[in-house]
Formats: sequence, structure tokens, C-alpha cells
Amino acid sequence: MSPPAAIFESPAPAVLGNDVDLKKNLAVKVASVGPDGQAKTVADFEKNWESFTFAPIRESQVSRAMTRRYFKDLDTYAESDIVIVGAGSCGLSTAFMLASKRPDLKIAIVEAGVAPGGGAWLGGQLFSAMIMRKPAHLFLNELGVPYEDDGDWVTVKHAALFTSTLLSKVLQFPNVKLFNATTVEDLITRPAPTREDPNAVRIAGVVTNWTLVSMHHDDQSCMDPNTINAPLVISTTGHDGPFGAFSVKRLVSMQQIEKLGGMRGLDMRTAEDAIVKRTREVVPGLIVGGMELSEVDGANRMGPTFGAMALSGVKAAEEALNVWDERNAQNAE
Ligand code: AHZ
Repeated sequence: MSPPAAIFESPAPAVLGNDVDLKKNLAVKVASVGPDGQAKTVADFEKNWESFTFAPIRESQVSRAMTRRYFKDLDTYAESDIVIVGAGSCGLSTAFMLASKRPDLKIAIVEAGVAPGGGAWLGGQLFSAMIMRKPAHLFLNELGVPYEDDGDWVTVKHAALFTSTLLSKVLQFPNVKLFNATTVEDLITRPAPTREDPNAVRIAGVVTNWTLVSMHHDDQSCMDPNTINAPLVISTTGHDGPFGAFSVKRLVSMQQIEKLGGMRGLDMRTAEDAIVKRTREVVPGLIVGGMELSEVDGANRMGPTFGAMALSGVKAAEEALNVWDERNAQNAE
């Protein structure tokens, strides 16, 4: 598409010079609508579009505001307290519980996709509604997501209502940073030998890269990654697929678990209890939750019911706080 060619007379004054001049010259001129020339609410815009104008800007200000913020976040979260890998229904539920309980912890979420939410924007076979078996409705109550009570389960009218509410709550916590479009492409390890296994390690952070870079390691060489140190990583990357089950597959290749059990066929009756109950620290420093766990344990899949993802997140947060002090002390050594 070619850029728009129309020429119009800008209502804003011409901008010359650098940022400092700009700030001086264009100090505080905001949308000039409403009775006193200043809009106070959106309602003041009504029938005032002729006099409407945005506050002044120079492109570099936007660029600097954005990058300054991002690099500050990178700096702050280079040492995180907990990293959650994957912002699907389980990862976001974990983040919600952790951030609610521990506002003192710095929680980084690393999500490979541009859009967080994983498989929770729709129900089964791309249908809209999300089904959660009781007692997972208690998590919906915490979030304030409305649902219809259907006896043993509840129906949220659109999966996106659950996911957008959860995402919005998570992002509002001041101690949470979401790095999306960013892939965890390896794990940081420290030696933690045991009597049974002298080569055992503890997970002590994640190795990251832009997802688009990660996808091109086969055709572009030498694109080294970045890192985030953390005493505890919670992996919720979903079942096996192009990006899924990342951390547990890496545990096998680094010989920290012998092999994967492989996700089994669909059985809602057993799958959901199994995933919630077995959400745990699989190796020191790495908690696994959600469908990634089905690949470790050889658990069944549950298909289009989402209660286990939410409650696996609740359990993952509890497990994390149980081991937090110990892992944090080890990390400081
Ligand atoms: O993009 C992935 C998705 O958003 C992200 N992810 C995967 N690998 C990653 C990596 N670095 C960063 N290396 C990564 N992010 O992880 C998220 C996983 O979300 P999901 O919705 O796939 O997993 P979940 O365990 O939260 O929920 C599973 C939902 C399913 S699948 C299923 C079935 O087939 O039976 N049933 C349910 C409820």
C-alpha cells in the first residue's frame, strides 16, 4: 500500500529544532474542545470536532518514550524473582495468583507470541464459549468473570472474556512485566549435584531472544541471545508443538529427566485432576504447569475444558511460594 498522498493544512504549529526547543515551544496544548477550550471528558468531544486537535508531538519523543521504558524494564527484570514462561491460560493464572499474593516479587512473563493468551481465546473447535468444570468457577469469581451456572460446570459466554479479563488484571500489577514476542530458547543452569546424580543442575533463569530471531537460527548465523536470572522459573508452554513443551524437552536433552511420558489421548475425567494435582517443581528451580506437564507425566489431554489450566496456575503459584526462600538463598550463593 502506498502512503496517503493527501495534503492538508495542519492545525498544529510547525515544529523545528530539537526536543528541548519542542518542549519549550509547544508546552501543554491539549485537545481544545469544550466550553473552556479544554476537554475534560470524552463527552466534551461531541459536536466539537472542528476545534479538536491532539497535543503536540515530535516522532522522536514517541521513539524515546517507548525505548526508554522498554530498556528500563529490561534492566529491572534482568534479575527477576520469578520468570513465567508462556502466557497461556495457565501462565496468566499463575501470574495473577503470584502477583496478588506477593507484591514484593518481581515477576517477568516471557511469551513467544505477539498476542498473549495461548489457546484460550476460543473454546473447542474454534467455538466461542469457554467451559470450566466446578470448582474452577471459584477462580472466575476471584477475577470477576461472569458465567452461566450449568450445574457441574459453568459457561463463560466467550473464551476471550476470560482471557482478556485475566490478562488485563495481570498487566495492571506493578510488579509484573510481560515480554511478548520474546522466546525462551534455553534455560540457565547451575550445578546442584546430588548423591544419586553428580550432574544434576538447578534452573536459575532463562535465555531469551526475539521470537522472530529464534525462528531464523537455521538460516542466519550468530544471533546470540539475552538472559534473565531468577531463582525460580515456572514453565507453562503448553503441549508439544512448534513452540510447546519447550522447557521439559530441554530437560531431557540436558539429561535432567530421562524421557518424556508423552501426552496421552483425551479423557476429561482423569486429565484435569491429574494436571492440577501434579503441578510441581520438576527439577530444582523449575515448576511445570498446564499442558506442558502432560508431556512430562504422560497425562491425558482434556480438550476444551479450561478449569485445570486456571487451577494448575493456582497450584503453581503455591508451589513457587513454598520453595521460594530456599531457591532464593541458593541463588545468592
Ligand atoms: O506461545 C505459547 C503460548 O502462548 C507460549 N510458549 C511456548 N513456548 C514458549 C517459549 N518461550 C515463550 N519457548 C512460549 N513462550 O506458551 C503459551 C502456552 O499456552 P497454551 O494455551 O498452549 O498452554 P496452557 O497449558 O496454558 O493451556 C493449554 C490449553 C489446552 S490444550 C488442551 C488439549 O489439547 O487437550 N486442553 C487445554 C485446556
